[in-house]
Order: sequence, then C-alpha cells, then structure tokens
Amino acid sequence: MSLVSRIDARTAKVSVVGLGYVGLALAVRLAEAGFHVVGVEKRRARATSIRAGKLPFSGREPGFSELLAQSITRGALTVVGELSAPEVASCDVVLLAVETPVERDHTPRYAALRSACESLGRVLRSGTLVVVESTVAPGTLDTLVRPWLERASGLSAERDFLLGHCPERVMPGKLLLNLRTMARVLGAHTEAAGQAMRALYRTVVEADLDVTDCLTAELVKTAENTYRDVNVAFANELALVCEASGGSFRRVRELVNKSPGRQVLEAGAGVGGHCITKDPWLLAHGAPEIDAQVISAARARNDDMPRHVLSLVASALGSVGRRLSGSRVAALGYAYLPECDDTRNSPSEVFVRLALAKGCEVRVHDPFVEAHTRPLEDVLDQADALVVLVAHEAYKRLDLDEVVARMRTKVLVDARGVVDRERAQRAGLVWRGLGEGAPRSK
Ligand code: SAJ
Repeated sequence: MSLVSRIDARTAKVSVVGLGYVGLALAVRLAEAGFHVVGVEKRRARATSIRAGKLPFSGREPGFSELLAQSITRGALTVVGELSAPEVASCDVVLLAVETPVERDHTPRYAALRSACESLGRVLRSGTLVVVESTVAPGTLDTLVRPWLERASGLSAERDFLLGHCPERVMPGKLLLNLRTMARVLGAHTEAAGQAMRALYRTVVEADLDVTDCLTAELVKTAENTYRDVNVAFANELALVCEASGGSFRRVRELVNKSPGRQVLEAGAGVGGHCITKDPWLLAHGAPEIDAQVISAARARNDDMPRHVLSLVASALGSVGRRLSGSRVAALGYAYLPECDDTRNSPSEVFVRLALAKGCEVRVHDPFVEAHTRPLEDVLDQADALVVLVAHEAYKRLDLDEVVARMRTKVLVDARGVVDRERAQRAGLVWRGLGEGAPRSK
C-alpha cells in the first residue's frame, strides 16, 4: 500500500518531534484526525505533563486541553523522550517542529534541528516522509537539512525518502483554530514528496494547501513575519512622530486606516515572541550579500521601544518633581502578547532591566505568568508610576480610583492604548500614552 493510501486510510504512523506550541497542536490535531501519533519531547517535565493529558503551558487555548486529554486517553498520542526510540523508527511520517532561534549576532542556531536530523537519519527508512515545520532561513532545507539526513541515513532525498518544508502557521491563543483554518505552503523536494504532504495536511487543514518548492516555502514564511515586524516598526515610528509633534497616534491611525489599502498596525512597548523577533534575521540570512537595511532598521526601531516607554515614565515623574532613581515602578504585563503566558523575548523584560539600571524599584504583575501573579494591589501599593506594557483584558478594567488611592505618586504610562486619557486624568492621574503627544499650547 502506498504512503498516500496509508495516509488516506489513517494507518500511516506519524511522529511529531518537539512538542512545543507548534508540535503539540499538530500532534493532537493529527491524533484527532485518526492517526496514531508518536510525540518526541526531550524536556522531561513537558513530556510528563503531556502524558498525563495536561497542557504544559497556560493561556487561553480554546479546546486544546480537552483534545489533548482525549488523545492520551484514547492512546492516539504517545510520548517518548528520544528520537532513537523504536516507536519513531517505525513511523511513516516524521514532522520536525524543533526550535530554530537566532544567536546574539542574528545568525541561525540550528543545533536542535541538526541533532534531530542526525538522530532521525540513523533510523530513517526508505519511503518515509520527513517534513520540517520549524522556521528556517531560505536555502536551509537544501544546503543543510537534506545533507544531514542523507549523510546520517545513507539514503537519498531524490530516490529514497521524501523531504519537505511546511512552515508552521500557528499563533498563541488560536493554536488549534489556526492550524485548521490557515492556508499552508507545502515546500516539496520532489513531486512524490508534494503528493504525500498534500495527503497528510489535508487531514488537518481545511484551507488552501499550496504546493511549491522548499526555497519558496522558506522565503514565504520568513517574509510573512518580516512583513509584520516592518509594519509594527512603522506604527511605532509614526507613534513617536505623533507624540513629538503633539498629535495623537490613535486618532491618526484611525483616519489613515480609512484610506483604501492602508492598515497601520498598533504601536506598543515593543515586539516580543519567538517568531517576529527572529524571522526577519532568518530572511536576511538567506542572502547575506544583500544589505537588508529595511529589515534591520525595523528590528532596531522595535527593540528600542521599551527604552522609549521608560523615557515617558521619566518625563511623567519629572513633571511631578520625581526622578526615576528611587521611584517605585509597577510594571503591568510580562508576557509578549495579551492573554498569553509566553514571555520569550518579551519587551517587558527589557523595560524592567532598563528601569532597574536607572535605579527604579520595579514590581511586576502578570495574571498569566506564574512568577508574576502576585495580587495587583501589592504591585500598586505606594507605587510612583504604573506602566501598562501588555494589553491583558484585566488592565482594560482597572479601577482607577483604587489605583490612585494605593499609589504614592499618581503617574500612569499607557504603552498599549488601554487606559483612556480623560478617564485617567479625571481620577487624578498624571497620564502619558505612547504616541499621544501633549497638545502644543496655541
Ligand atoms: N505587536 C505590536 N503591534 C501590532 C502587532 C504586534 O506591537 O500591531 C507586537 C506584539 O505585542 C508582540 C509581537 O509584536 O509582542 C508579536 O505579535 P504577533 O501578533 O505578531 O504575534 P506572534 O509573535 O505570535 O506572531 C504570530 C505569527 N504567526 C506565525 O508565525 C505563524 C504572525 O505571522 C501572525 O501575524 C501573528 O501570530 C498573528 O497575527 O497573530
């Protein structure tokens, strides 16, 4: 029976390597689609939590917890700690969803991907479909992944195993929904690989499946996230201009976006996460001979936003005769996204570090981040400045009268557009909003 037929019959065995946000969502969706899935997760605590049918992360993920528990109870998803486990060697499809961060010098760090490819290569059988879901720089499948697999297995991606790249398109908070409803790019090394990938992904994806070559798939994924980073950088730079000129970014954005074909994004305290912060560097890495000026300038603008927010705090405190040094700053929000527990590359981390360096006493609150779930009142008590860094729902409903009553100095800096200026000023707060300039005296 051909691989495509075994996929159609759900008798093909599938392995997902790396049970992070991407891999675990994929594993439970494949299990729900009828496959027996072998998850490979080397982090013991994470593997133990998943084997117990418990999500290894918090944050709002509708339906995920139930689906995971069902997959485990039904025995449709099992978890092993190593790629060398015999359960993996018998798989017909292996999907690699391991981390591909960048180094401090912005070059890709492929250690996890290389290790997975070389371990898999040692047990790889002819006819197996290998798909990389991790985001990689353009050219990586052909120049690194394929040689790693071929050297370790002695097999050929042309004649023996099937190789492809289907970049992940999941987003925290909408993991399962996006996996089902987002179109996917299927980069295939050969025609046969494309057919097998199409058969596999149509069992879990209800949107377009666009078969192409691996390089195009690598370019699409890194480009789509770079596009977002550059557009956020534009919003941030426009916010700085509005602020300095006495304008209102919120109002300007609202009116610009009424113009056809404009969609100015949200200015904020910076760009975090493990996708948007690194994918621009992966795209640039694909053609190092190109001086990627727009990409690097956008990264620099976004990375500078926490510093700008701190300058707003300094200015607001200064207006009431306080310096940053010795002031108590209550930082609201530590995750990189609203309603999420993921703190990777969080701008809040940078803000806190900068504030401490200026001699501030900083207390952090975040309802989703375990280390910072202390009561909000504790963070507010005797604070001099309250800074909203993440647009968590809870911060949109702050009781400003209580905030004022608890604070020592009544300063509020809103870096995410969630606390209305008038409402704050009526409550007796000195308010600064990112992008919201002080109207110039006529
Ligand atoms: N951000 C802004 N202003 C914006 C949008 C985002 O400051 O207008 C900041 C966020 O606060 C966050 C960072 O950028 O710190 C990234 O936010 P994001 O909404 O892009 O969320 P991510 O990092 O989870 O991006 C993912 C990406 N999806 C994949 O890689 C599959 C991205 O392509 C999606 O556009 C994004 O989710 C999404 O739209 O949810």
